Amino acid sequence: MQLGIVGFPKTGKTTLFNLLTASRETTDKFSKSSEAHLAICLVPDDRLKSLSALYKPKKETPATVQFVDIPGVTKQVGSADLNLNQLKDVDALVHVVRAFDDEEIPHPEGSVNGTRDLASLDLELIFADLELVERRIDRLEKNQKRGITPGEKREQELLVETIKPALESETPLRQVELAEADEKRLRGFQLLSAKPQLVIWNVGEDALDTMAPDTDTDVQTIVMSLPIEADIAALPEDEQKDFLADLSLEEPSLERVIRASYELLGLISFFTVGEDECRAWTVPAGTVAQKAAGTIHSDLERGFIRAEVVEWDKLLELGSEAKCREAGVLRLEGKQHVVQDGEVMHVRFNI
Ligand SMILES: Nc1nc2c(ncn2[C@@H]2O[C@H](COP(=O)(O)OP(=O)(O)O)[C@@H](O)[C@H]2O)c(=O)[nH]1
Ligand SMILES: [Mg+2]
Repeated sequence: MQLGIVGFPKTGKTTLFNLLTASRETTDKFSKSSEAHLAICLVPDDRLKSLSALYKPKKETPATVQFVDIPGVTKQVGSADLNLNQLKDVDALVHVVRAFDDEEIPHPEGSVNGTRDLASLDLELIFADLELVERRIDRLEKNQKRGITPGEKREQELLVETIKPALESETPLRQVELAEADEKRLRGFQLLSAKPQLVIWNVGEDALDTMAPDTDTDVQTIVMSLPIEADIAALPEDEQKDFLADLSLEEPSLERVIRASYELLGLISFFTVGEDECRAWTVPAGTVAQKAAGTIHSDLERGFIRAEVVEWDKLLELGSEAKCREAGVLRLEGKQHVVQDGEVMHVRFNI
């Protein structure tokens, strides 16, 4: 699963990407890069750290998510298409909005106005979707003469009666509630305004206490200063706390961004523990135990008998799986158990 970092040029996208993924792509005041970059981000997780402190494993393996840094969306015809096309394959969008002043970094619109830019990028997404939807409607109309399937008929209704009017009234599709079957019907189109979105409000270093703008309630917004985050990341861990306290921050905003991104993708973590390795595994929320076991190894899915499950904090409190068993908090769960975020699983299998 991938998140695409989007926004207009010079908003701080590559800076954010580098911070998230410990990459060193060039961020430049003047030139602009046109390549997309892809990298993996480790998901910080205090629960995993605590479990590792208990088991002292040889290896601690956190969950990961992938970020793609997409070149800035420009409003010139043609290039906008090019960049927006790169967005199709991502599962969710992290939209970086410039809210910092810096005379050295010219803004394409001549002034810094995050609220305007936020709406303006959303419109670009909506227009791109509208174009695609109109093409599809035309195609279905043409095909109608030689007969279309009931599925195509329903698709046509959906596009003409619901999707196109929403887009025409400039409503992003993520705000349009659809039945599951209809959502599935649309999935193949990879419509941009339907993708879940997180907004990063990149404020100046002296404006950290700025309120998040009043945007659509469906979009979570995180206010942060990327240069400050870079400073925090460069500090040794023991100095970070004081620095954060000075800024009245409870944790690096970057960590909030990663967690929010993970949630945006609908992902949860379960853990496996032991002296060799403590590890966080990633599954979509709603995944059942047998399927989840398959992310560890296909044998575990195939030969799944049952899972021994305990919440991470219960395990930490009691100190070992044996103690959890004695206390009756280690549960035996079958194939259909819906795995919950933060569960520690031990899969019993036989092949
Ligand atoms: N003053 C200031 N400069 C920033 C901030 N965030 C990014 N920049 C600078 O803006 C320029 C463009 O940043 P970059 O991450 O390459 O933007 P992108 O074009 O969106 O990828 C770089 O020189 C960054 O150092 C910020 O919060 N404040
Ligand atoms: Mg960039």
